[in-house]
Amino acid sequence: VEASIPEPQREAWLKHQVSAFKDKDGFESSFVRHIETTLARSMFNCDETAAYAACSLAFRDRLILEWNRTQQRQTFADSKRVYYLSLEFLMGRALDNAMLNIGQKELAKASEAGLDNLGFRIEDVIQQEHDAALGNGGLGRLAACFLDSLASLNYPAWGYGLRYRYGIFKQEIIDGYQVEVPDYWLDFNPWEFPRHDVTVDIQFYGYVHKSTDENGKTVARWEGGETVKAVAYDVPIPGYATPSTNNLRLWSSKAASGEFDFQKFNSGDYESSVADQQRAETISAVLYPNDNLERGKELRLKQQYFWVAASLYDIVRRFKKTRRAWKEFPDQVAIQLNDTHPTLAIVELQRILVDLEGLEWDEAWNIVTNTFGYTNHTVLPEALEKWSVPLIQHLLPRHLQIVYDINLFFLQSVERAHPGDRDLLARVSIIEESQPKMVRMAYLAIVGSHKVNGVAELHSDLIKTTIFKDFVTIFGPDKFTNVTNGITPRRWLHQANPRLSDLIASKTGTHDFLKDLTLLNKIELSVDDPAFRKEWAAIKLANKAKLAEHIKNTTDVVVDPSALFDVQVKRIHEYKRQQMNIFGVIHRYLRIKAASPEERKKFLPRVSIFGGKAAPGYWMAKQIIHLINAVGSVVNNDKDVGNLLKVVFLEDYNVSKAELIIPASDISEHISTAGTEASGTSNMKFVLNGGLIIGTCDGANIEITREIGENNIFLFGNLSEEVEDLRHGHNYGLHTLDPELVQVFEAIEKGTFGDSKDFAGMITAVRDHGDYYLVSDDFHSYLETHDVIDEAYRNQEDWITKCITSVSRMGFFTSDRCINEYAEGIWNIEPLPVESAEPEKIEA
Ligand code: CJB
Repeated sequence: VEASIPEPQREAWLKHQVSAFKDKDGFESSFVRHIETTLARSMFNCDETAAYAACSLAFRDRLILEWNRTQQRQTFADSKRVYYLSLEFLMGRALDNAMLNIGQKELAKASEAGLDNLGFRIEDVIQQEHDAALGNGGLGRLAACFLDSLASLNYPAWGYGLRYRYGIFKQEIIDGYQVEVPDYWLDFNPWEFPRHDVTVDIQFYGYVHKSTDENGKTVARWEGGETVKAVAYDVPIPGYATPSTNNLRLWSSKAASGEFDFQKFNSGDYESSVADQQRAETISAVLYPNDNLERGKELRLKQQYFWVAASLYDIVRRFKKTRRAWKEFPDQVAIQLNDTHPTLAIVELQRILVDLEGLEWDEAWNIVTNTFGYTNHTVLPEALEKWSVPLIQHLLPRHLQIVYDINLFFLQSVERAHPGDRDLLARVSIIEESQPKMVRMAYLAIVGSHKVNGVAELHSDLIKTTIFKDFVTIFGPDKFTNVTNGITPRRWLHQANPRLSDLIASKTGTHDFLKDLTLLNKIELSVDDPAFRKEWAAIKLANKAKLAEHIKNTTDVVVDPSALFDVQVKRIHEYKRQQMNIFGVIHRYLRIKAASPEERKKFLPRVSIFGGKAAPGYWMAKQIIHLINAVGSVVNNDKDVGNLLKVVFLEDYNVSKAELIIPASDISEHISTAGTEASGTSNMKFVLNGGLIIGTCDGANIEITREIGENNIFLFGNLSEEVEDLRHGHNYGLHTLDPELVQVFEAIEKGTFGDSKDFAGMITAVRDHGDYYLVSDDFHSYLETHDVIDEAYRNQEDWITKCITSVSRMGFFTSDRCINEYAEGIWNIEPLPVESAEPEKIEA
């Protein structure tokens, strides 16, 4: 409050109110001003990078004005906010999205005006931006889509995350192998605002001092140890067609003592003072590159506590300014835990309330459990977080005591409700009695939250009947709920596929479907309109040609845009079964080779496109990448094959590449072993862009089928109910390998694709080690379904009908629908619209 300008001086301020550019002339003027002042360049020294920078700064000015208004409005209204805590935000590029959401892209791109008039093509300028890649895959991208929807729907919401200096590594393919290169993305980032005045001191290590206060109550104090400073960086998140601009606050770590320790410096120990500085900065230095895998590293736990403690301090500070009673905290604050990574927030809030604010345990716990919601994203055992008790004891001694107390009170309540059931107590204990003892983070998250949700119907059912079954018995079924994932149509339709978006708008009358995706259903009426169908097909072909160009430029492989493009792009993981895909490709290759020249004419030309990163330590995943590349180099150069089959692996799959690849797909692969892919979200993106999918009955594939109709999707394979029995059978030697898969293995082992030793692990996993992911069990059905796809694709008229019909029925999968479900069912928050500073704004 002291920082605000006194009444008499405000008039001068109001006279100089800053406003953003309003027309083409204003945009050009802002652009040139940024080139010449902010960037210290000129018309004689302005390349595309500078043009990107100036264009971004011009749009950023607008954004930040809206951001200020939104934040003022939210503070003034004092209504409930939601805080989305996620270790990953896979944002991708910001400029194009900002132009579209603000609704002023037209100003920048109009011919003879804007960038064009200044000598640049908007497409090239957009390409200059480095992706913000602070995430691994689906979980991080979901967080980014949610931020877009929260702002677009005017919900008062903040994201909290870490400002990694290095995002997910850049992938290079060298001689067919993945090589990881650091992703230093912060050289020039106009989309963040450092807040050097917003800092929090975060404590680690030390000990707990217990004493008795004047009322005889025991008080615990966490003392000693070391301190690291968290510095806030704010990223404005624009809503679509609304001035609401929310905040993503990312924390960066710094040594608490400032530049370096002067004590040490003056005593001649310069090196170690700099080393302390570097050690502190290490906390937010790098994103852990694992997807669906936890490795229990101390630095990762440090990251988690650092981020959680800084965020909670910030949230609590904001709440305390309202001078409300503590019991009102859950009426003002909802915190969503994106997976178990932020689970320590539960313990930290309890510590703040009990140790620092002096609340009674039960009162505090009531506030805590009413504040948090927990989203589970996986049932894979290797991905469920557990932290060793000695590690937590060392790093966060007071938190470990609180975890033990939470567990004690929880187990006492279980014992009261289920007397004498010792097995149940052991099963649900937050502490696993192993050597060393482990804290089961998912259990802690369930016990400390009022709602737990899965991310697709099947997944939400599975968590209730398998990994969290006992907790349904204890808390009742209502604590568990489903919110099927979604995607933002702004980025994944309008931005990635502008021509398709405009074609749809020509039939629905407006671009309103970008705000209410169910309006897509109107295009079903045009499914027989010849002009519409023709343009539809032309757009797909143009998108494929653009991808073919990229393939040529990056891999030297020439592909025919009229071939069927078969795409699998996602993290490389055994459960996602890229190995099954490449085995299928090999099988097709063998069939082509065995065919006579006459028979060969009957094959439908195909391009198999792969992309995705393997965790650097995931040996099998890297072997899969190597096999794909090895198959590509043989097949693509085989004269017998020609255009009938091409195999490409696209390097460094990321959000901006996804925007290029997804609109160019005919068929995409979502072929996880049933019951393993919690939801999947790229399946939704592909269908929304007029591609069909082949998939197992897993995750959101099931709901996509329900929405678009089973004639419009190619399902195959065993069901999740069958998986357990099949695995059981394998372990008892009842496993006879699929004969077509045997042929594939023989070809690999003969050295068809180079030294077979390089691929032995992938074969033994299936043949000798129990085929955990059921590749052999599903292989025949997979091949058969691909033959069905070939036939379906030959009938282009039917194919286009399927595509149009599917798109028209995809309304359910907008992340706007998810966010409304979370808001109503979990967070209990309402939208808070902001009036625009610029009422005359233009729609995209
Ligand atoms: N997911 O991306 C990750 N990383 C994990 O560690 C665990 C799960 C994915 O989350 C997505 C968003 O909910 C899901 O669509 C996807 O199935 C799941 O694997």
